[in-house]
Amino acid sequence: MVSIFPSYLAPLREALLGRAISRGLLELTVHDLRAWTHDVHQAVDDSPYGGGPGMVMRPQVWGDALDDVLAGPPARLVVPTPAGRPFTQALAREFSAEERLVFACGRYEGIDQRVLDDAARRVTVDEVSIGDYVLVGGEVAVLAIVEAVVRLLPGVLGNPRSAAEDSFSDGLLEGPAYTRPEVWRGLAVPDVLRSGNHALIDRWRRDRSLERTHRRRPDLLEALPADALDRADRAL
Ligand code: 6GU
Repeated sequence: MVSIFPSYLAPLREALLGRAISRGLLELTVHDLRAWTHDVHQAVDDSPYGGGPGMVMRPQVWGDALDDVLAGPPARLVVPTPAGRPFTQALAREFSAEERLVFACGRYEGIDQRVLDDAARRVTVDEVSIGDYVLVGGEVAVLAIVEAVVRLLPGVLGNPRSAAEDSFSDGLLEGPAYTRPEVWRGLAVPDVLRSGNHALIDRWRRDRSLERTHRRRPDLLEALPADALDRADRAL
């Protein structure tokens, strides 16, 4: 990844990701964009053509940085921006199958578009957004994207079913989860989960999942393929 705030990306070496790195499941290099600046002020931005507020990141600096970083093994270029297409679990799966990803973190009003147009002559460029709100820069988005991608790599999660069965893998939200004790502050765990009847438990979980998705994310239900719901689902 390339950023003017490399230390913002330090959390990538913590917890699950840190463990994946030390186990050799992935490699991660953070570059300081200012290493490619040309002037004593190490300027990375300039005012926008056409006027308007904010600053745009200059093409020369980014061009040289990406020439160097994209050299070597084939890579896909990911550019976090609120103007990107939505980053989804499906895209996380796609990214997790790539040999190498390069992240270009913009700040200010964005990177001169020609940097991405030029890079697209050589590699696949994805401008992606992590949601409908505006962050100050791409770094926090990169943390989210990398975490979503790395947990899908073989061997990273202790139990591969965690990735196979989590929210979105079937297009629905996960329902509620419970652990011991059976009653806590007067609130009981639903009886069915202690019944030992796994057909009944699966049905109950599926129903809670459908119910929650209907309430919180009706757009996800609309987007399901026609054959995704069976008769029991539709009866709910
Ligand atoms: Cl990917 N970047 C920035 N800067 N802001 C965002 C975003 C990305 N996604 C939502 N807001």
